[in-house]
Amino acid sequence: MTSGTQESSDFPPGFLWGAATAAYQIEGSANADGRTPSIWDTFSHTPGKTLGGDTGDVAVDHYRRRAEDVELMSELGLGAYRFSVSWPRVQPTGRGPAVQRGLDFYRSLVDDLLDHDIKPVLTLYHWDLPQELEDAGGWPVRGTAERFAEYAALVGEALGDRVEMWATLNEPWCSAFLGYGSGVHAPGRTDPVAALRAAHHLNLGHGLATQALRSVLPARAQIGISLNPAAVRAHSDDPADLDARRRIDALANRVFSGPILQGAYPEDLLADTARLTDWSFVQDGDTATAHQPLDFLGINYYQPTVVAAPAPGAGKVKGADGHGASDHSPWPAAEDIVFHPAPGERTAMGWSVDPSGLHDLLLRYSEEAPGVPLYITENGVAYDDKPGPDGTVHDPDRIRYLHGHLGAIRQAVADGADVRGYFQWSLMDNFEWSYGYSKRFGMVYIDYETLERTPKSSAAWYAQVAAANQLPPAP
Ligand code: IFM
Repeated sequence: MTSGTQESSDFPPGFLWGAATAAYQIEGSANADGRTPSIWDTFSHTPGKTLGGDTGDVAVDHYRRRAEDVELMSELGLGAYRFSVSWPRVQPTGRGPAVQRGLDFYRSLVDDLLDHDIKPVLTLYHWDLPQELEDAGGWPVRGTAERFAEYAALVGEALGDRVEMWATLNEPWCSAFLGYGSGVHAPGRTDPVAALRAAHHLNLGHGLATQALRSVLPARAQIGISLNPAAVRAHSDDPADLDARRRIDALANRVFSGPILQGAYPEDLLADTARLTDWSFVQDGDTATAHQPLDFLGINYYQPTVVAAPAPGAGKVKGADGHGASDHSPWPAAEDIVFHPAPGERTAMGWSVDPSGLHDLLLRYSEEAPGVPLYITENGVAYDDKPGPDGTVHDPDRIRYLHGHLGAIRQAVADGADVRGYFQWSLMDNFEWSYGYSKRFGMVYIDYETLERTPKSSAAWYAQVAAANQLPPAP
């Protein structure tokens, strides 16, 4: 490459190459140092809620192996690490002062990262609500949004001197609609109105927490949110299929992007759900509060969503939308919309491999959030990885998956999207929620008997891509 030119396979200069995890999925030490149960502790300990009764009690023992794991990240050449803070570790009852022992873990983690030149990227909430706050009503009630802002300020005060990049929420769609609608996630409630109320209070919580962070963080801090927008496609050009796409787009995407990016809920969403609720839980000023200036927008992407016109009994096809089987739909007032499998080969989750959805989302949010830098805060894949006879783990399918999705990002950049970084989900195999430990998303293989960590071959491939800041030829 001649100096001053940029080859088409280059990513923008300074592009951040990272990996992501979440507290409940990796930390373990569920009762250590004053931590109390979160909704995921309660849910996973409830018979029948997770595959094989798996829980995050031990997870991959990251709480005790933190230093070793940061060494590993350094060996893998990561430039950034996205982790989440466990709310019940820092504020066990969800109210009142912080527990310093809980904060000390994150102080040490961040110090270790900085010592290894790895940029810490902190998410405040990745689904582990303190159980006491759920007992007080959970996300369907306003108080939880207010408590979230208080917790944000505590973490901001403790870590604001060394963490520059902050995300309020991870995938609020899952918290609201899988947690309170279909019930396949904690707390396992199945009430469509509660799901809509939860979505609103997550939006409000994002806004209040952003304000709280701005009041305690230095001016250089970047504050954003990680959404998991659906790349929704209509099964055909039939107007009824196009209307199904509109409705699912409202419930999957615009219920969050409306208030957060535009300061209002979309009229069609309010009309579609009017038979369930009049949305009177939205108070004057709430959507303006949710509409805070964003320093970045995180996009989490796995597969596109294909929908068609309502059909009787469609909602009875459990898990057709790829979000887990339940007798209850996560789609309030849209339960009868038909979900078709997206085309393409399948992963171990049964999800389709289709990078074009990521390209589409990056261009869409470039338009909807002009001037806001985008990061892919999660993208990755589960396959049934196994060590070979020599103990190494070869995962060529993951390399192909990553190559395709990084190519889609590069294309989106060429088409004008301001994409600043990519975080692979996940650093290591971990607790995949209701699927327990059965799905392996990691760059690093975990032996769940010994908790030994073995980088998969894709990890070395990813390190080379990051070092070169360039996409190599297709594998
Ligand atoms: O493991 C999850 C993560 O916690 C949130 N985004 C999707 C991942 C894979 O399902």
